[in-house]
Amino acid sequence: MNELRISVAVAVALAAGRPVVALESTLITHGFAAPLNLDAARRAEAAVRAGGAEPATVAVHDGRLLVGLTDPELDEIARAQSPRKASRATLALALAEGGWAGTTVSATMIAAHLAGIRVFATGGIGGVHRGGASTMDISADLDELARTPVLVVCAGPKSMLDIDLTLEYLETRGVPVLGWGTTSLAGFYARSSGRTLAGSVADAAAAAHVAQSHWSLGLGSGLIIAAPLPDAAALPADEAEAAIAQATRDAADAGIHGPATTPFVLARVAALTNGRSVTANLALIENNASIAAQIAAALAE
Ligand code: PSU
Ligand code: MN
Repeated sequence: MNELRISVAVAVALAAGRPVVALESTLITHGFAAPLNLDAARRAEAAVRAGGAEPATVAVHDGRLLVGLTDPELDEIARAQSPRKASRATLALALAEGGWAGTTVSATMIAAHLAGIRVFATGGIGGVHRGGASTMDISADLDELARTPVLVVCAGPKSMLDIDLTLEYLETRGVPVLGWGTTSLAGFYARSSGRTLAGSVADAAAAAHVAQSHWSLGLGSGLIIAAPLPDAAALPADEAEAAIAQATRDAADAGIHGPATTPFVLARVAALTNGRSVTANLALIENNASIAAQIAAALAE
């Protein structure tokens, strides 16, 4: 792919067979408001490094698909005015248009796979939105997980989604969803969503083993490792749920739909919880990045 630009640090790590973890950038461009977005990006990178792996934040800039950003580039994307949000459907458009674009989970998985990176950490994946059975608002992240062999560490589907429909969809499309140290599915802002998963992995070695086995079957799909957020960062389930329900109604009232939905709801939930959802989100991204680094290291052995 002509437009692919792997940073020197990431290229050196990959060539040496050292562990590398991909990180997305939609959370920088659309997930957090400045200046917290830069803090989130740096904390994710620092957590990957602390776990002994090289971070590869993915983004689009002026016609190039960047895998690995320098710190000045992180600063630049964090300040970018009206950056695009690039998913599988809009990645080529974002490359053609110039400027900065944040890559969603789907676009980041595509870039990671092109670069030869097998592990990716994010906060929450997209999924089937509430009301999705009639609106058909189903994130491209789910189909990407079904077709691209990258392991994604996340905190379970974002709580603004229909969690049961999201799990059904992932099962239909053959994507393993494994809990990190628990078969209870993480609830994004809460430690548990109340749903039980088919299985779990006890540690990084176990996660690497299942991933190798999944990929050696030639199934071609990704896997999800769902990690509960740290105890201290969790929000009371009823408070989180009330804020999400309100934010979802507000989005409908404001006529928000399509790719604008997720950023709108995240911002409303942040306001309604006096920023506590943002604190939780930062903590879980850091936690996921740290787990992903351990899994990447186990895969590199
Ligand atoms: N979850 C968050 N913050 C985010 C996202 C998810 O807590 O910023 C982003 C991810 O990049 C994910 C995208 O891939 O939202 C999904 O968007 P959509 O629902 O439009 O597919
Ligand atoms: Mn959508």
